[in-house]
Amino acid sequence: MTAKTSLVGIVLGSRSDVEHAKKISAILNELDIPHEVTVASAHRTPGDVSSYSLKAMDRGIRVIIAIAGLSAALPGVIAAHTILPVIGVPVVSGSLAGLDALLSITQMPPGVPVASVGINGSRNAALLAARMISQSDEKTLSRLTEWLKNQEKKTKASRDELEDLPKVPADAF
Ligand code: RP5
Repeated sequence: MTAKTSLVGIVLGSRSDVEHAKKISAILNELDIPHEVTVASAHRTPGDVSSYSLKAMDRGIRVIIAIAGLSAALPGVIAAHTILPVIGVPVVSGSLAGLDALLSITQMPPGVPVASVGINGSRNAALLAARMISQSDEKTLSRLTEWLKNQEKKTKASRDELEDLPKVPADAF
């Protein structure tokens, strides 16, 4: 059996970031989007970051998600080596609790754009990648549409789980 070509590449700055990758992988699996995960650090293994980024598009990758904490240069360095869209996920690590990573990811010099989700926003990174892929892939578009309908249904159902609090009547919406 041949493995499907990965459409999303997920790069972790460290093995310490693996829990975030698992959350992303779970959503991409739900949407049946082939993906791959690796560890490559902008500071500890810069050569690997560079070579992975340079080869990614020709290997079929369509979006790269880069997860990093502290001085999170990873998404920007990847974006410097590829024309693919890069989504950064700043994660909580160390004494500045992710603010350092958020600023490192978003404060890119003009000409080298990187999208960022919020701190620890791995689920949104997966969904943003899915939205990008859905623009050129009908199956992903229909799966993502279903996923969003399901989310809406669950959110509405949660109104019935407000214990004894006074509720807004249904006809208020
Ligand atoms: C960053 O530093 C990594 O992305 C991780 O979030 C953080 C800590 O890494 P380790 O020292 O635990 O490998 O580069």
